Amino acid sequence: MELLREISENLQKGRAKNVKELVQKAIDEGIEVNRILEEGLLHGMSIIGEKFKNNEVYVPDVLIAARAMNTGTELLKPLLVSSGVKAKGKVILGTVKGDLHDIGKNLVRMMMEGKGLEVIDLGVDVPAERFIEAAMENNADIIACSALLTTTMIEMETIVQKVKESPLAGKVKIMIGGAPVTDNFRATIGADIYTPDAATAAEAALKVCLA
Ligand code: B1M
Repeated sequence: MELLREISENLQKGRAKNVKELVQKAIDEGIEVNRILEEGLLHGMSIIGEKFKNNEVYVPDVLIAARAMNTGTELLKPLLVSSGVKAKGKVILGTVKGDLHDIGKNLVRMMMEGKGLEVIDLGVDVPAERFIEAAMENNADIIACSALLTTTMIEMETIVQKVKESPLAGKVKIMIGGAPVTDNFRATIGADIYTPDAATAAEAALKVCLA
């Protein structure tokens, strides 16, 4: 669809103002929120990701595109998040230590909130101890960790180990995700749940909380 293609192209060029206007237009035209996200914003971001890998664009270009992406997702947030509903469970969410990528994590938060879960977002570069402290303080059901780098995903193993050694052992489920993470990796480190994207992460989290 033309409008979604325009969103993707403007995102790739980092034109945050245009992205905001076009996303608003798509909402006003009644285009399904998931399509605006997937075929507009995420489509543009995946092209930037490919170009970044091939050295066709550089960190500043990616940052500008990421800012445009955030402008768009902020507009979609109220449509993804239901309000006034009693939380069905509590999730501690963060990007692991050493890792500053937060776009996927923020989507996970929005989707989980959209399912009526309370999400305590610890941000990026979160050490294992902080996940555990927050889970204990808030009596959380789930610790959800995101990692985008092969060099930081190993931090998830530390989190699993430290949870096992803590009073949370057996009480909290550990969910992991992010581009380099796989279900094989989950099994290797002994985490409870892996999901490939934000929507399935929210579904899996809700299932845990309702169990
Ligand atoms: Co970074 N970066 N980056 N980067 N960056 C990647 C990840 C990379 C794959 C690019 C590439 O080379 N092709 C590469 C990693 C290579 C590797 O480890 N194998 C890379 C690199 C190398 C780096 C730096 C080291 C670059 C440098 O400085 N030389 C550096 C590291 C900084 C650090 O973290 N310490 C760096 C920096 C950056 C920016 C700051 C410029 C920026 C981040 C901005 C921000 O997040 N605020 C950035 C970006 C934007 C990317 C790419 C282009 C896009 C990532 C993204 O936001 N995708 C990325 C290339 C790519 O992925 N194609 C890349 C969109 C987002 C919606 O997807 O986060 O995967 P994603 O989330 C998905 C799923 O993974 C899943 O749900 C989402 C979809 O629904 N998901 C979960 C995520 N978390 C989940 C948790 C769950 C479940 C599902 O449960 C808990």
